Amino acid sequence: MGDDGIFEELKQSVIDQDEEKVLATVDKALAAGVDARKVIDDGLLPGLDVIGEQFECEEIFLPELMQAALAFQSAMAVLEPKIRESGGEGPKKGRIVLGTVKGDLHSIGKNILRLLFETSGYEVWDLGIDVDLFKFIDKAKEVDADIIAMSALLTTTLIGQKDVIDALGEQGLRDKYRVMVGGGATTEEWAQKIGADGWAPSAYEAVTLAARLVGAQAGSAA
Ligand code: B12
Repeated sequence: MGDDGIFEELKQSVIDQDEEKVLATVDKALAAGVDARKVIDDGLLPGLDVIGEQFECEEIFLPELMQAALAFQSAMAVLEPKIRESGGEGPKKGRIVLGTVKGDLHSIGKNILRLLFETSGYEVWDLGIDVDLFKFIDKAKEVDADIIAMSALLTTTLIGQKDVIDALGEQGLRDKYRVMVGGGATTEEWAQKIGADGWAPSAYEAVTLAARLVGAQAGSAA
């Protein structure tokens, strides 16, 4: 079977919300030598996008949405160790406090971000989902973070990113940390509007952005 066939099969297994089929197809792809990152990016995530569209058009409802997300997460449990194996150990590049903002329970994008940050040499404190603004700030102070990274998937929770930036300003800490924002509901314009230091559309680009921000941090401290 050509590569396209296996990616189509991975995508379809998520669309079918069929956990067993997702796991079996992931195994098949890995056995065929497909890179774990490509399994996620070119197979599973496109499936999740279709699920999002079907939910929006009311072709499916919350139980199906949850079922698809659970199937995706079971696949991540298999894929994550593979990706970690290929990540190198080396000197730490920076400290990142990460979380999904208050009121928002979406964790998949944030978890991919954590994985890529960690395998790219960053120390990450993952505060999880539904994170209160003061938790971001308190943890950043506690661990002397370089970067605060916030994810938001809902238009109704986006404001949580602005709240953290505003609270940092009020506490006289805005210049101490670089702030990056992202997640399905965000745009570059939004990031600029709220005064974030950076935005990225994907976890891969978030890693490049982190390197740039940590570099800038070192530059401004000099
Ligand atoms: C899976 C899912 C769920 C799952 C989440 C499970 C989990 N553990 O995460 C469940 C079933 C729980 C869920 C619930 C809900 N969901 Co939902 N969900 C989705 C879905 C299908 C996929 C989200 C996802 O994981 N995408 C894959 C990841 C990898 O993408 P990502 O998060 O955007 O992350 C990437 C980048 O954005 C970036 N990134 C992410 N974070 C960050 C952070 C930084 C700093 C940076 C730089 C980059 C970055 O890197 C990631 C990897 O490349 C989306 C549709 C979609 N296509 O997005 C709807 C969607 C987000 N959900 C939606 C809705 C409405 C809901 C509910 C309100 C439904 C309801 N009626 O209850 C609830 C809200 C619950 C809550 N309070 O949070 C809407 C949101 C509409 C809106 N604009 O506000 C969407 C868009 C569906 C739709 N089209 O209508 N959902």
